Amino acid sequence: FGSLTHTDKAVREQAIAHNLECIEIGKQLGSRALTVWIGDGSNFPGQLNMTKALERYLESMRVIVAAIPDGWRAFIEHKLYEPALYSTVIADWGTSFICATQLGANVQCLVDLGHHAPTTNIEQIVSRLIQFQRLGGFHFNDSKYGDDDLDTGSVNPFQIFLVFNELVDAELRGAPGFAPAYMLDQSHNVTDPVESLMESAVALQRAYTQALMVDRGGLNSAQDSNDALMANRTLQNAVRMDVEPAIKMARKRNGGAIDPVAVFRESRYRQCKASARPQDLTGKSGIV
Ligand SMILES: [Mn+2]
Repeated sequence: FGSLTHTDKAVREQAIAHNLECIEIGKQLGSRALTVWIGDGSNFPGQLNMTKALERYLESMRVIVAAIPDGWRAFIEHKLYEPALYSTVIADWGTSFICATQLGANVQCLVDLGHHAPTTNIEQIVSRLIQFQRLGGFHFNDSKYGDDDLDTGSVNPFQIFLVFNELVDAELRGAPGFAPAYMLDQSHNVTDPVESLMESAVALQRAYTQALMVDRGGLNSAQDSNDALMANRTLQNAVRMDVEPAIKMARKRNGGAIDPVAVFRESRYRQCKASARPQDLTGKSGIV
């Protein structure tokens, strides 16, 4: 029945203590941010007083934010549903944005690509958050239906490009306070997680490079003259460009692999580690 918003103060205090412990671990690891996602909410209409639940959230978060070290940021991660199936306390970017503004200048919104309703215009949310200096960062992944946590760019690479198109636009215009944190939040159960992470990192490099290829001047004049076709064609031209050779050469120049997965497989890293680290049969999986 919840964590930071639980009706029982003792449970809320336990959840707060957990976050404070995370901050202490983060200090030892050299972290610069704390991301807070809660699954709190309700499964049935009437189960939860939605106003009181958000009041309890803000009360709990004030304690956590007060413990955030100087130079750190706190990220609020919203999610539409699951595990709560009727209402989630921090369900959308609106609630996340409101809470961030209530909690302080060092509190920002985190965008997980799988946490929105289908058909939501995620790149527009990114644009809004940048404009009002509340974009904390991303949990990149991909999805077909919901919070599927599939590899970044595996289902809808154009979505990733459109997000990076906003990021490059913000960078080039020198948007104030623009410093997003980039993270991958994926769940791999039919692939080698290390290989999936490599493919996802490459997908992000590709989307970023394609966004850099956008003819910004041409896009601006097409937008200003309401030439919808030419504006869209400017973006389409960028995604149709073959940026693979440039990305591969850039990786090679920086001492990386042209084909990371091929090199990883060739190295037999997984087989070596599997023998050095035997399977833990007591391991459990939960919500990831
Ligand atoms: Mn996430």
